[in-house]
Amino acid sequence: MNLATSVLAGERLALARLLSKVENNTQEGLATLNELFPHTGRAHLVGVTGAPGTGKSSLVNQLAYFFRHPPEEQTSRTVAIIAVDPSSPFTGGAILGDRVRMQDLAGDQGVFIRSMAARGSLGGLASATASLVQIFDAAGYEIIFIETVGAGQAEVDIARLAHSTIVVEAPGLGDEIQSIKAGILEIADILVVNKADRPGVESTERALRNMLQLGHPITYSQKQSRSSEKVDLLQPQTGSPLWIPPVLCTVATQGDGVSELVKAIFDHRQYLHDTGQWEQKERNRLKNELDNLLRENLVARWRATIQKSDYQHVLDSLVARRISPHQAVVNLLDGSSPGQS
Ligand SMILES: Nc1nc2c(ncn2[C@@H]2O[C@H](COP(=O)(O)OP(=O)(O)OP(=O)(O)O)[C@@H](O)[C@H]2O)c(=O)[nH]1
Ligand SMILES: [Mg+2]
Repeated sequence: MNLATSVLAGERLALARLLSKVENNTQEGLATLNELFPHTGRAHLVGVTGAPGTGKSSLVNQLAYFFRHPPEEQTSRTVAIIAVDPSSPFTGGAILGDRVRMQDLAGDQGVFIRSMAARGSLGGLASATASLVQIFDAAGYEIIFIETVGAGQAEVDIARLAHSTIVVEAPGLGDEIQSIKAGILEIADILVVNKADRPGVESTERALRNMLQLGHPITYSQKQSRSSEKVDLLQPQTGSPLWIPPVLCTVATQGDGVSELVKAIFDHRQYLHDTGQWEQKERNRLKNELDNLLRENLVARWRATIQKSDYQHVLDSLVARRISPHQAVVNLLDGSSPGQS
């Protein structure tokens, strides 16, 4: 049996082998990815992001446990977890902490956990993550969590991979909510105030709701004034119902609020399907990946064609301010020497 067939058959050892091959950019890994791609597109991708130490891993662990052991009327689902660069310099020792908590899930064949180092892979972190997602998707994992730390561009790019994005806050991170400033609100489908057992939950919750209200001023006041009725708020542009990110409180260490969070995840998926946004997201996601890879490959291909010394020469001219950055690009792409353009 070849590697792709074994992965499709759900063999965990084959899956682990493939993950390493792909992370190391091997030819076999790439070829297997190509073979698996037609089998992808079924999983629900859930991004979990937020400042260091807010409890993302603890929460994902609880969510995974819930999906594996749901209340009787629900079916259990298989779960893959990708932790992108989990060893945050701020909290340190996070991997060990994660491992300890992950014991709840150890030995469960329906769960696969993978940490991903941020080391340079072709196409950058987002495209490396996309490859891992494809493997889990093809292998039949129904829910794939992607945990990222912080709210930088890399996290936003990775969040774009997900169908549903959960942003995790915790009380006491300062009066200002850090991640909001970085525009994280735009990517949040569900907001969570974790560590709700700590003081300051209400003010964090209130701050988040206020931020949301700024983002959706009209829709929010409508919703609040008619809170007893079920109102369908419509998007001005498309006329389809609007999704207003719920703000939920959890205590990840105890599992409090996890069933509500699961419900919000399912609701969001239903919303995406009902409004046709699932297909739209799939298209955007693949367009993003295509464009990323195209950019990387074009640059790599071009770099292979030019002399290092020519590049240095242009850079020197740029630093000496004989040419502008735009002129430098023209020089490099056209192969003319500095000063000619
Ligand atoms: N009191 C309290 N502590 C919590 C809660 N959730 C997580 N913690 C603790 O907070 C610490 C950080 O939790 P993690 O789950 O590792 O947080 P994280 O966001 O994944 O951390 P990084 O990946 O390093 O950014 C751990 O010591 C947890 O036990 C909670 O709801 N209440
Ligand atoms: Mg973590």
